Amino acid sequence: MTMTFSISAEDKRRYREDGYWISPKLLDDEGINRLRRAHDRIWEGDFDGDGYPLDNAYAKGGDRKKLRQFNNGWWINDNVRAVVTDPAIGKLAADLLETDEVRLWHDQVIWKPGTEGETSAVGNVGWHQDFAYWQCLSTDNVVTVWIALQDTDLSNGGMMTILGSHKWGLIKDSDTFYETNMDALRAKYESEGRSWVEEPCILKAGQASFHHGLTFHGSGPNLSSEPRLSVVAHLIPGGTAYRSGVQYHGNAKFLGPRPQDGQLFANDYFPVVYRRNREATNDE
Ligand SMILES: O=C(O)CCC(=O)C(=O)O
Repeated sequence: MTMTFSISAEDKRRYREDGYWISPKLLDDEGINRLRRAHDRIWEGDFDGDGYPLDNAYAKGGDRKKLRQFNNGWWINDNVRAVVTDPAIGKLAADLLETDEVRLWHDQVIWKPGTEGETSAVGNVGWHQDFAYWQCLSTDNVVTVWIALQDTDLSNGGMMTILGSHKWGLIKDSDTFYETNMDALRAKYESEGRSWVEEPCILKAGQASFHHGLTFHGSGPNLSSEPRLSVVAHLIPGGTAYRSGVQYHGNAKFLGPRPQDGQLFANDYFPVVYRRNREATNDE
């Protein structure tokens, strides 16, 4: 079950200033366990529904020593679907984005191996900006919700954000999720007088971090003996449209075979997660 909370003016201010916000615990223990079981089932190739994963990059079982990541778990697992389309989470995002509607752009299911104390870069997620992958969107006012399925800090490879880095704008070639040399990436992005302040996202199981699409983030090794599990929802405001001619993204094909510049990402592939009912409530 997802617990409901509201965003305060101070939360909004922090998100605007820092480029990220840490939520209270959104999932109860039963909800966390459901998603942990969902991970097990997904990696065993046990899917809900009659379909297939988004792409074949998903490998059944996977390598237990490497980062496992794939997009659109909601297509093949009901519990992932429930959480990444949860209106309570959507409302928090809508408030942070200052919009009346939020849709799912895509999700991620991420499993980071534990190295049992060995310092190894295999599970690292390189410093990057999410929007560097999403330049076909008409706005960078987008948010990523990273939901922890265990207590998470730097000892088990928790995420870090770079304070205020969303104010730098889009930095060239910052689509570096899969690069594992954190120091080399830092050297690349820190230049030109940008102040590089690493903020660990310390989360209890069931808490989430919400980061802006331009906020630099990444994560280091999981030194524990247990894998680090998370489910991630990438959310966009209603009215987000296709911006052609800038960058390829696989989601453009879900607009049809001949997508048009300005066409809205507003069909079943991009479900509404939250829509504000302005008449029924004094919701703001
Ligand atoms: O799981 C991580 O460490 C990073 C995930 C990420 O880059 C994201 O959620 O946008």
